[in-house]
Amino acid sequence: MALKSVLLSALLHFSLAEVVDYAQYVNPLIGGSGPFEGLAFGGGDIFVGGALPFGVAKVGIDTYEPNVSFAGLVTGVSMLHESGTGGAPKYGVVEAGTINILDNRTYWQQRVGDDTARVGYFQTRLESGVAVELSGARHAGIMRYSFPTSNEERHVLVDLSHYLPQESGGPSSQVYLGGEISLNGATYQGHATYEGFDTPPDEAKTFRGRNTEPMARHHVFSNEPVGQAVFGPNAFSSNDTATMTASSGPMNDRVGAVFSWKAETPVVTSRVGISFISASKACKFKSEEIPTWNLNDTVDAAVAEWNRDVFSKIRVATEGESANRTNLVLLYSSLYFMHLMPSDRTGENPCGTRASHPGTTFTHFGEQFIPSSTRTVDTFRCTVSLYHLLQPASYEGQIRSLIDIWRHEGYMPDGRSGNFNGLVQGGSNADNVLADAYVKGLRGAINWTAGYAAMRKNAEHGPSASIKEGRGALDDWVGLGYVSVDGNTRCLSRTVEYSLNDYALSVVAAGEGAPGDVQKYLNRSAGWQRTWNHDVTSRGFSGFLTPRLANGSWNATGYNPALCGDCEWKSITYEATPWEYSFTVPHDMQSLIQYMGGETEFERRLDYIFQPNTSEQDLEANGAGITTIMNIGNEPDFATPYLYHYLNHQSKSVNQSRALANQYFHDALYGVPGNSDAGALNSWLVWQMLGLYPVVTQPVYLLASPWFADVNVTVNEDRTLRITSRGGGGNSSNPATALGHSGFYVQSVKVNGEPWDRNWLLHDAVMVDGGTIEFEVGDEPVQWEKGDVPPSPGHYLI
Ligand SMILES: *[C@@H]1O[C@H](CO)[C@@H](O)[C@H](O)[C@H]1NC(C)=O
Ligand SMILES: *[C@@H]1O[C@H](CO)[C@@H](O)[C@H](O)[C@H]1NC(C)=O
Ligand SMILES: *[C@@H]1O[C@H](CO)[C@@H](O)[C@H](O)[C@H]1NC(C)=O
Ligand SMILES: *[C@@H]1O[C@H](CO)[C@@H](O)[C@H](O)[C@H]1NC(C)=O
Ligand SMILES: *[C@@H]1O[C@H](CO)[C@@H](O)[C@H](O)[C@H]1NC(C)=O
Ligand SMILES: *[C@@H]1O[C@H](CO)[C@@H](O)[C@H](O)[C@H]1NC(C)=O
Ligand SMILES: *[C@@H]1O[C@H](CO)[C@@H](O)[C@H](O)[C@H]1NC(C)=O
Ligand SMILES: *[C@@H]1O[C@H](CO)[C@@H](O)[C@H](O)[C@H]1NC(C)=O
Ligand SMILES: *[C@@H]1O[C@H](CO)[C@@H](O)[C@H](O)[C@H]1NC(C)=O
Ligand SMILES: *[C@@H]1O[C@H](CO)[C@@H](O)[C@H](O)[C@H]1NC(C)=O
Ligand SMILES: *[C@@H]1O[C@H](CO)[C@@H](O)[C@H](O)[C@H]1NC(C)=O
Ligand SMILES: CC(=O)N[C@H]1CO[C@H](CO)[C@@H](O)[C@@H]1O
Repeated sequence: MALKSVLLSALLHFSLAEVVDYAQYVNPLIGGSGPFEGLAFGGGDIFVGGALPFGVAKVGIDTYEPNVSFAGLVTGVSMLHESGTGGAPKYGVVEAGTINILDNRTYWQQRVGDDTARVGYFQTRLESGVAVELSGARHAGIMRYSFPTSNEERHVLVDLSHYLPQESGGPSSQVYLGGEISLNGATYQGHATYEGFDTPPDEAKTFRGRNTEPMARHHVFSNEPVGQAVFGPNAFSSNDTATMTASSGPMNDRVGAVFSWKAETPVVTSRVGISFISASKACKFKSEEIPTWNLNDTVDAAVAEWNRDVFSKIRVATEGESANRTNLVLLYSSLYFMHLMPSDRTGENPCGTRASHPGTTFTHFGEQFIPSSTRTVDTFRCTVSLYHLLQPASYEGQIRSLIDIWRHEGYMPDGRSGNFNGLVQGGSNADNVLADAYVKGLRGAINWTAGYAAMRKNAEHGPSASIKEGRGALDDWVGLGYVSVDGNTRCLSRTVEYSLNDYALSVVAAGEGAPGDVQKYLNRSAGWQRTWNHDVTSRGFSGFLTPRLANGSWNATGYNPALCGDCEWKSITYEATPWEYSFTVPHDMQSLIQYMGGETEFERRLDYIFQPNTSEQDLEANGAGITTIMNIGNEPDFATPYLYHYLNHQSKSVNQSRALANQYFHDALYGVPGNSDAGALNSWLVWQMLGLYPVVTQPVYLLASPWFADVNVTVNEDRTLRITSRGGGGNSSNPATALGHSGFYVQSVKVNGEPWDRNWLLHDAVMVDGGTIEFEVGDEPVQWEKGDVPPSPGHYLI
């Protein structure tokens, strides 16, 4: 009897937890705009549209920004997008509008009125009067076009040659390389796209025409003015199926189709499947994933999946005195954004058809898992560690995919997009991801022998000067133990990142039967010390990462650690100043504190980096309004506000990190202080709200102060970590006050019911079998922690 009732209440509890619709708190537009009104640049660059967690299809509108900065004209609806990466646009397949098809811009449309966005749903209205609604499934999308009654004719243009042009051109911009489309009444199929309409059109024609470009940049094969497209016969009045196909041919002609309806058809709904393998697979996805023509069904299915697989993994009270709607929106929206990427393309891997590995199928997360294509080292710092807790099965697949890519293509990716590795900004940070998973015990079906071999490839066999994959400055790194300023670009940021990468190798080597490598890579992980100059001063502080020549001499001529010039590929540091990078040695904080002159000096320097009006580097739109040297919109700085932990001054970490969250994260269009970077920025906020922060490549979490009185987190598939926060003193029944109030300073902590005297804990304590962390909080900062400071497991002094 007893057992039965326990089971029953467990079931009851589980189903109760499941029915909460957390999706209602998601604002998919957070990060949709930059710091200046109407300016997208410098904002989250997030994807807005219909998508599932880690889904392949991200169905949304494409826009063209006339001067890169401003929310632009709608150029179409397409199926594949990335989220938050900045940089050049990618993809764009299916499109709707009205004609001259080849004179690229004639059908581009201004949006009018406010867009509506919810989980699984997006709606916008075009100046032509057409309303577009859309939703997405895993490999398919559904779009509903409502035409104004005044229109005599309604057209939908399907343009296989549509893609997203980049104004400035450059190596990462897209080029259309041809395609083929064939019609069969109300359905059509193109290369890897498949669509059908609910109402058969009155007319359906293919078109073909010269390869014109939206940007008039290249691929213009003659100087003639843009001609007209040549149309095929109407698929409804011709029986000649051979002419229902248009294909690009050797000149990469543009191809597509135009579908037309008479005035009696005010609403046209279309379903599209996509596959990287075959049109028949795309068709199957379309029929299985979107079985009905009712767009709401797809929306409802998306909402259910997001609630089940993502939002219900972190449960907080949505009603009652402690519930704060703003905080609910910030929490669930952040979870949403960090699950838009990577795309799980398992079974959809066209690389299997490449000559290098014909016929192979492998686990494949297609897009951008580790650092995104445009920001330094994004997701390795604190995003993947949340996947580890919340999505262990998927995360195991992501790790296997990294290793599979090494096996089949030679290197693990640092950034990956369009099924290709690319754009390494600093280190080979897949090493950090693997080490982080390894030290926390992730095993499953991961072949760690292969994993370590993939890491060793990065550490020992770099393609010289490459930014595609691996480490591009191994010549210096292996030979000198640092990256020299005369030998390679980005010498300082690469040196600190390679240091952590090699620490990552040392921890995996320790468990994977390579004991000889442990000491070797530990030694290499201290490389940052070789490029640390104790005599360089800035703002009254001594000792900074400093450019060093290959012959061992320093070159501090004109060197200012608070500046990084363009902070780009050719600079001494990538997208953060040496001041900021000088704090990024998580594996050996003990040596770093010593290098900075001891605890008092280290604390003074930390205090300084948060002072307003100290930044010298012009951050432009990518950090507008940020006047501190520390920039929370930038990944290298993510851990910096928590470094007071290493002085047992946890209260200062809590105060600084909260102040940053409070100042820069909002339920607003400009709601994140920079590109979301595939969810990296959003995951930083999730950790902040949980009152924890992970130390990358270590099984260690720093204890901060949660924003909610009671949080249940599902970890390790089906275990529960419960985090509570209670006001201290005589007020102990009150829940902790929310952000903005003063009562967030930790007074004491219990872990699994036992008093806790350290400001950190190990993964095994609460993340494997679940457990409890109880915070007691109050108005006054106190030094409650008396135990050891967080570890420096890579401690090694040269
Ligand atoms: C971009 O457009 C905005 C708004 O029309 C304008 O203020 C700005 O000067 C333009 N920038 C360039 C580089 O043309
Ligand atoms: C197409 O074929 C059908 C059935 O064979 C026939 O009824 C129709 O007249 C044909 N249409 C044309 C345009 O040839
Ligand atoms: C779809 O859902 C919306 C919002 O819940 C509702 O207004 C509309 O009537 C629904 N449409 C259909 C066809 O069910
Ligand atoms: C967390 O779980 C505990 C134990 O099942 C339950 O009593 C509590 O109400 C839950 N809190 C929330 C916010 O779900
Ligand atoms: C809810 O939290 C926000 C900050 O996230 C704060 O500004 C606001 O005052 C809180 N609201 C209430 C009613 O406590
Ligand atoms: C694991 O990977 C290694 C290295 O590629 C390989 O030799 C070994 O056969 C793999 N083990 C399994 C079980 O697949
Ligand atoms: C550490 O690395 C340096 C530079 O590569 C090398 O000279 C030294 O011998 C190494 N020491 C150990 C103990 O491996
Ligand atoms: C290294 O090269 C620089 C520039 O050529 C020179 O000034 C310096 O003396 C050299 N240092 C050593 C140790 O040879
Ligand atoms: C030292 O740095 C300055 C400033 O970047 C540069 O002009 C100079 O050529 C460098 N000297 C050497 C020896 O590389
Ligand atoms: C920072 O500079 C701005 C503009 O000069 C000034 O208004 C503000 O008071 C300064 N803040 C601090 C803390 O010095
Ligand atoms: C808390 O942080 C704010 C913002 O950085 C700072 O102004 C304040 O002095 C800090 N308070 C304490 C007690 O550290
Ligand atoms: C390549 C091409 O035809 N580009 C055209 C796109 O549209 C603009 C504006 O109509 C034209 O100026 C370009 O020539």
